[in-house]
Amino acid sequence: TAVVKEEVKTQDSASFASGITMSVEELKDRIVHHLHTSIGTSTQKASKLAWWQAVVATINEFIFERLTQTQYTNAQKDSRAVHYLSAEFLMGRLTVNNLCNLDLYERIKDALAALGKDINEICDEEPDMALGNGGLGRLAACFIDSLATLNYPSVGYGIHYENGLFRQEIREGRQVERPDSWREYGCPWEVCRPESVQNVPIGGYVEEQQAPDGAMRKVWHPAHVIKGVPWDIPVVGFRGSSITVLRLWESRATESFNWDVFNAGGYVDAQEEKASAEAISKVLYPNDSTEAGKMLRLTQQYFFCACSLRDILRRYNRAHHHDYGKFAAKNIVQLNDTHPVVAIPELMRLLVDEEGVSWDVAWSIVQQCFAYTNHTLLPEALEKWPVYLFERLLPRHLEIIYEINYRFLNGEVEARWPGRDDIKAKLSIIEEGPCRQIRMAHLAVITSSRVNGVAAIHSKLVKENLFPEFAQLWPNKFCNVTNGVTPRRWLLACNKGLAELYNEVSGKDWPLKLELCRKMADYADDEAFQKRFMQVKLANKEALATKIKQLTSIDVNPRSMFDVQVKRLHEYKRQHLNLLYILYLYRQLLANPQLKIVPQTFIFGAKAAPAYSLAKDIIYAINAVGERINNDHRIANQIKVVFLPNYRVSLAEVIIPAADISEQISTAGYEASGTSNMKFSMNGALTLGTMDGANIEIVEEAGVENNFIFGLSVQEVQDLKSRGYNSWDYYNSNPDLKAVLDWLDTDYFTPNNPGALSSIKRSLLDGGDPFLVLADFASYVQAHERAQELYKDQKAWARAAIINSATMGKFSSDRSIQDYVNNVWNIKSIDVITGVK
Ligand code: RUG
Repeated sequence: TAVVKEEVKTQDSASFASGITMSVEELKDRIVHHLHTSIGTSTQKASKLAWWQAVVATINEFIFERLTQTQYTNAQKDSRAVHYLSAEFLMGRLTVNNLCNLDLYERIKDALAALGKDINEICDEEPDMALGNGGLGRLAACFIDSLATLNYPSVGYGIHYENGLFRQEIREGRQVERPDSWREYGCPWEVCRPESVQNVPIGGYVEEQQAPDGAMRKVWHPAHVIKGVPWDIPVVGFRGSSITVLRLWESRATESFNWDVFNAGGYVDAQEEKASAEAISKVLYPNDSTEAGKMLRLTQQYFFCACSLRDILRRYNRAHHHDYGKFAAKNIVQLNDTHPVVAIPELMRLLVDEEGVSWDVAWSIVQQCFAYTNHTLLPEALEKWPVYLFERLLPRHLEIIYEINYRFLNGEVEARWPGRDDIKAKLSIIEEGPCRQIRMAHLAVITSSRVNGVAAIHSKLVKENLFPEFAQLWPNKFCNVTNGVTPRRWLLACNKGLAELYNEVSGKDWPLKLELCRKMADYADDEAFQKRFMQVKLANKEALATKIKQLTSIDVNPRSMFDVQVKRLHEYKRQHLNLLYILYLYRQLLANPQLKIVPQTFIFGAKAAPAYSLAKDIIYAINAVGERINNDHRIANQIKVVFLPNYRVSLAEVIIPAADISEQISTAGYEASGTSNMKFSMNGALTLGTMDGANIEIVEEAGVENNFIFGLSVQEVQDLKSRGYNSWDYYNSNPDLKAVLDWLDTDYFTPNNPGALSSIKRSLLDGGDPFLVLADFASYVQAHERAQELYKDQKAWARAAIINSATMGKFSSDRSIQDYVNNVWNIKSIDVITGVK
């Protein structure tokens, strides 16, 4: 049968959308060829890892050819390019995604089958590239996919962390962090580019010197020079037409420095120097939404920004020979959060100090080149750096920041609010106090041509609550770009059953034009179609049940309602609200043995920042409660609680297609956007959530009646807080709530260890419940009751699920990128094959 299939496909080759016409037989030969010549093994001896490497080498044949074409065409066109600077790119695995985008998945699957190999097993060998914490890093990865797909000249710049986000193990219910060495055995996707190495100065002091023309110049004498080695990861657009490069910088010691020390007899010192240079790109900081003011982190940020800007200047100067007149017309730099904001004074420094551009011209260039995306309103996540750190690490940058600040406060601010020192203090880049700090967000807003939030409500709050005076000064600077996710990874590649339904209903272009999916809503009332849709869901749930069994030994019923909350653990995301509901339900079942409810499986996945002890306690509580419930025969398996360890992109690809309910339950006003909410809805889950972030826009598209919305709105949260919120009132007036909170103080879930879960209760009562968990509890219970009611009517459920999936066109990251292009970047797409714009 393999041969017959192969013949059919060969005949059909002209229709391959990616233009790659190789037959299954030819691909099979290429894989074996690479197994022999690239990996150095044979079909008899090869491990699964070797087979995977051979598959990647095969795919790379096509990718590198297209990469060269893309780079050549873009250089010829020399049109404006976007440089996406991000400290995080959470790429996950690339094989299946690249195969789908190149339209090679089925053929490679058949080629491997003909070689006696299962594609799933082979692709499972790939380690995740976990170079990000969560939403922010994954967004960057989706954006790179869309940039490539839409043929925009672009480069992603980031850090080549040796260790990605820690691997999470669960031991006796508690999180244990293990290192993630994702490239222990090499990463076959990346290419080192020694010809583009950069040297980055750091530390030292600044002197004023007289130049030969008599003018005074600032000269920075750095203490060290770090080498930045670029690793390129080609990112394949859908149908493979163009390739965007993700360039990640690895830090190394410069040879010259080592040799000096070494020659002076300091072998050990030389090794130390090497170790401290390499430490810069050694680990990703494992904090999501909160930052630690650490020297190493600032060094990381500066290191990758400095390397990236030098790379951009080098490319520009190849064509424009140090004439900076067109620099802004050719380059835009998008700052993904405050992490890369130090790029602003670095570009000023490079232009003024090293290229001899005047301050005014340089400032005008810099203002046109940068744009800033804000991803959070949480005050602890708006980065501030102590002035003394800058003095030590970046003394010249500090001077430049002072100069920018001086001109801003005495220029625009003084003109608008004469004599108002209070407003100057509020808007200043420098926060005065016992430890003077640099407000990176202010530097970003003052400089950037555009500032955007990531969902409509969030952008409104950025403008009105976070930066109101800046918005008064420059009302047109602020805009919104609602986040999006790539439908290639989050539907086509991860949910092949649903993708097939879309192919039938909407034709094969939907991964490029997600709005085509809306056609499926026409079938929402068609019972035969509903059945097929629910069969796809059931198959995905069965696959997840198998995974759950494999990872946790817990048996779950695929016909139970799968209620899923997967995201970083944070109090504002309120995993503990979910836990309180589970306790409430369990209590109902114990109190009333006849009670028959819709069987439910609660599935969690979450990593906690290693120093965030309450978050870790919540993980422990979920596991402890799960252990008790899952083994309690009195409730006859009506509820199960699963905590899946080591939540990451590749696990999300199995979990999301299998969800019935998507838990998006942040306190209104705290989740800037969320992106898993979009992935879940696309895959036919119903949202049980608050009116926060992009949830608002999701229900605008899918209909509030097809989801379960609960809780206080942003305005109500603000009002309640300003009235004075007292969580004890809710505890004292709701006996069910009181009972579940008190339960946490007993040893019911932690035998012989009463109080092991008390920290959660304490944070909600004595701690003041900053995220209003108790205020939203009753309404959350009701939302769950509505969900159960609807689930009992499988046809009605199927209808709502179909409508959710069909109406997510807006949330393709292609739309987000197009919004950036129209409102922020002003770049043009380039047809790589023909070179026609
Ligand atoms: O918390 C936000 C999410 O709401 C958002 O969807 C995502 C992408 O925009 O960014 C997350 N985020 C914010 N991650 N880190 C921060 C603050 O540094």
